[in-house]
Amino acid sequence: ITTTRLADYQPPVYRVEQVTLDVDIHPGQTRVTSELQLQHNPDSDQPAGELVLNGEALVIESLNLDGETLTQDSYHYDGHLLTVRDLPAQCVLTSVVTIEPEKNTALEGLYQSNGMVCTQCEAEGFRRITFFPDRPDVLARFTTTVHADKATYPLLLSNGNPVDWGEEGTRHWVTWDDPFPKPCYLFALVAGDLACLEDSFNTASGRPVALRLYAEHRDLDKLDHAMQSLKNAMRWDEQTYGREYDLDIYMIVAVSHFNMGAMENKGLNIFNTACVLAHPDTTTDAGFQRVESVVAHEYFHNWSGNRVTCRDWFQLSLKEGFTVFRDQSFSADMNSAAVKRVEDVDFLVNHQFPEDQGPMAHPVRPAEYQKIDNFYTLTIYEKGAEIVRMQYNLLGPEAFRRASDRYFEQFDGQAVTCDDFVACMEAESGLDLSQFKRWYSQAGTPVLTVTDEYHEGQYTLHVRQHTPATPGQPDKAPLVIPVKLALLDSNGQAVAMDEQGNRETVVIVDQSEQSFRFAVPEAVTPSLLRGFSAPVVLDYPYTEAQLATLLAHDSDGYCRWNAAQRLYFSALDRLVGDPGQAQSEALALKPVLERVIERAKEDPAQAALLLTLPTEVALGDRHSPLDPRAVHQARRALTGALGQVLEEQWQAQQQAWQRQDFSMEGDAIGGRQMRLLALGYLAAAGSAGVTETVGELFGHPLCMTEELGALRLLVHHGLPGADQALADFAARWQGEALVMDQWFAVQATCPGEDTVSVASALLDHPAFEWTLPNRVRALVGTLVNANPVAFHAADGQGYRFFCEALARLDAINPQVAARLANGAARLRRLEPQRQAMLEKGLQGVQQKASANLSEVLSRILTDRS
Ligand code: HT7
Ligand code: ZN
Repeated sequence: ITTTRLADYQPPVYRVEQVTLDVDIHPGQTRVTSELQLQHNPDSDQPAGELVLNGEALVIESLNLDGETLTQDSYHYDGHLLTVRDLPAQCVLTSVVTIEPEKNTALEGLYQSNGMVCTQCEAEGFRRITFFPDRPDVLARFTTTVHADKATYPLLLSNGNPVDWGEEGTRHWVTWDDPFPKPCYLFALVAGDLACLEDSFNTASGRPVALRLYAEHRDLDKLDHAMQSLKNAMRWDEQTYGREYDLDIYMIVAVSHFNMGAMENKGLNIFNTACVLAHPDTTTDAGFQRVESVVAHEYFHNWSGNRVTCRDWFQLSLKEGFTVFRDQSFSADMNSAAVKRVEDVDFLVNHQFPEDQGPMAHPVRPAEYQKIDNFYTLTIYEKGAEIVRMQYNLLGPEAFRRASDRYFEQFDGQAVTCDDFVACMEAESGLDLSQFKRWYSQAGTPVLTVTDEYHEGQYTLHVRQHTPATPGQPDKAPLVIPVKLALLDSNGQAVAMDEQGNRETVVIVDQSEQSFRFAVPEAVTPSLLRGFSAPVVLDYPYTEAQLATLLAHDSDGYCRWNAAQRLYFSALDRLVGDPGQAQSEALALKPVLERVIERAKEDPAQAALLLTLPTEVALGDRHSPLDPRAVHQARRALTGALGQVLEEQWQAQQQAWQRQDFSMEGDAIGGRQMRLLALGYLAAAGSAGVTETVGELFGHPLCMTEELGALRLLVHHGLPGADQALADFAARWQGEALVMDQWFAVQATCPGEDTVSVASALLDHPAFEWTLPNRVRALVGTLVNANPVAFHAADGQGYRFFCEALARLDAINPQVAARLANGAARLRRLEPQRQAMLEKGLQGVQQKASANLSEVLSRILTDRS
C-alpha cells in the first residue's frame, strides 16, 4: 500500500498532445488500441528518456514506439505501472491491450450494466482501459473510435462530436472527436441499445446545442424532469456566472450499476439511474429534487472541473466544493432559498460534522492519501462548498462574480490548485485571504464558545474559538470565522446595532479570543451565525425562553431551525434513560410548536423542517457511551407525546394538506411533507383512526411520495396491514429497480433490533443483488447508517451482518465496500462490550481487505480519540 503526498508533487515528465483510441468491443474480450503523441514537458526537471504510464491488469498484445515494436528489454510492466525507457523528447507510443468489461464488478474503467457497456474513469479508472499517465494535470485531445455489434449495441457514444461512422457486416463503428483537451478521468464511452429523449438549447450567443438524454427503453418516460433541469441549469450558468456550453451536443446516459451519483465526463455525462430518472408514480419529491441538483451539478462541472480542472487529486475540492456551492445556489434559486439553506445545513451538520470529528477527519485539501476514491467525502464536497460560500459572503456578489470570471478566464484549459482559486478572490477584492486559507489545510470542526454581558447600554459578545485535535493534526491555529448576527429585543425584533441603523452585521473572528461591543438600549437575545455563516459548532448558553423567542420571531430561517433543534435536543437529552417524562417535555414544547404549526400554511416545507425531531444518530452522538436503546426510547417517547399533546393540530394539518390532484408546485410538495409528518406524530401517539387514514393513503396515493410515505408509516409504526402493504408494494413495483431500492430501505430502517434478522433474510430475496450498489446501499447502508438500534443490537448481530456484508462486497466492489465501512467510524464511542464485538469483526474483515477497504478500516481501528 503506497501513500501519495501533496508535498511530493512533480509536474509530468511527458505531455500527451493527442490520444487516438480504438475500442473494439467483442463478447468476452475488448481490444483497446491507443496511440499517444508524446512530448517532453519543459516544466519538468526530469530529462526526456523514461516514461511511467499507469495500466491496471491490462493484457498486452503489442507495444510500439514510432512504428517500431518495443522489445521486452525496453519496457517493464508489473501489472500496475508500465515503464518505457529510451524515449525521444517527441514520439508516438502505440499499445494494444485486451480487457474484460463483463468481469468488471468494481465498476471502474470499462464495464457492463444491464447489457450496455459504459465507463467510469474518475478518479483512476482510465488505467483499467489502456496505458496512460493517469493524473489530472495531463490534458490531451481525444479521438475515439468505438466498434461493436450493430444489433446488440446500436448506439456508440464517446466525448465530443461524431465525425465519422460506418458499417462492417454485422458490426459498425463511430469516431468521436473532442476538441477540448482534457484529463483522462473525463473520458467516457457508452455502447448500448438505448432510448433517447432529445431537445435543444440555444446558448446566450445563439449557438444551438443538441441535448440527448439516454436510458433503457422502458425508462424513456422518466427523462422529462432531468431535461427541464438541464435546460434550467444551462440558462442559470449563463446568467449567474456568464458561462456558456461549448460543444454541439450534451449527452446524459442513465446507468443502473454506478458507484456514486453521476459523472461529468466531457459532453457525455454518465448518471446513476437514481439521479436522472424521475416520474411522479415512481419517484418521491426528494428524488425529484435530487435529480435537479445532480443534473445541474454535473452540468456546472463543464466549467468548474472540465474547462478548469485540478492539478492533482489533493485539489479535488477545487472542483467539487465550488461545484456543490454552485448547485446549491442553483437549487436555492429554483425553489425556496430559505428551505434549501436549512436542508443543506442539516445535511452538513448531521453528516459532515461527524466525519470531521471522527477517525476519517481530513482537511478539505488533504496532505496525503492511499486510495483517492476514499476522499470523495462530505468534507471535500460539503465543507468545501461552505468554504466557497464564506468567500462569496466575504467578497459580496459583485466581487465574487469578477473573481470567478477571472478564475475561468485565466485558467481555462489548465489544471490548477485551490491556491489559484483563492488568489483570484484576493485579486478582485483586495482582501488578504492568507489566514482564511487555513480552512483548506486544517481538519476538524471549530467550536465557537460565546458568552455575553449587558451593562448600561453596552452589549458585549465574548468569543473563543477552538478546533479539537484530529488524526495527524494535534495543534490548530485560529481560523477566519465570519459570524453574521442580529440582536433581538424582548419582542423578538432585531434592534439597530450601529449608527446607520443596521439590524444585522458580520463580525470576523480570527483570533483565539475576541470581544465585540454593540450599543443597544436593552438586554438582547443574540441571533448568531445567521444563514449558517461558517461551518462551526456554536456553543452559546441559550435559555429555553430565548430559544422560544428565536423560533417564534427570528427572520433568519437557519436560526429558527437551529433554535428548534436545540429545544428538541435538550428535551431529548433529559429523556435518554428517563423516557417516562416525555409527556411533561411535550407539554413544555406545546406552546412554541403550536405557533409553528399555525404558520405552516405560509410555508409548509419550512414548517415541516422546524417540526422534525433530530435523528437517533444525532441524538446518540451527544451521549457517551452510546446507549442506542435508551436513545431510541427517548425519541420514540417524545414523538408519541408530541403526537398526543398536539393531536388536534396534527389532525387539522393532515386534513388541510390532503389533495385530490397531483401537483409539483412548492406548496404541494411542502404540503405532502407536512401531511406525512403529522401522520407520523399521530401514528406514534396511537391516535384513533390513523391506521385507516394511512392505509387509505397507501391504497390511493397521488404519487410515490404518498405511497412510500404511507408504507414507511405502516412498517415503522407496526400498524395493522404493514406486512400486506409490503407484499402489495413489492408485487406492484417488482419491475422498477429504483422503487424496489426504497422497498428494501423501508424495511432496513425499521427501528428495532429485530430488523437485523429481517435484513439478513432480505439478502436472500431474489431481487437483492450484491453487484448493484444502489441495492446494497438500500439494504445494508441504510441499516448501518440510519438504524442505530438495529446496527448496535446488544448481541452483536448487527455487527455480524455488517462485517459479513463488507467482506462479501469487498470482493465484488472495493470502492463501495470502503464507503460502507465508514458506518463503523463511531467504533471508539461505543461501550466496551459493543466496541470489542465490532472491533473483532472489523479485524477479521481487515485481514483480506482490498486497498480501498483497508485504508478506511485501519483508520477506524487505530483511532484512539
Ligand atoms: N466527479 C464525480 C466523481 C465520481 C467518482 C469518484 C470515484 C468513484 C466513482 C465516481 N463516480 C463519480 C462525481 C461528481 O462529483 O460530480
Ligand atoms: Zn462533482
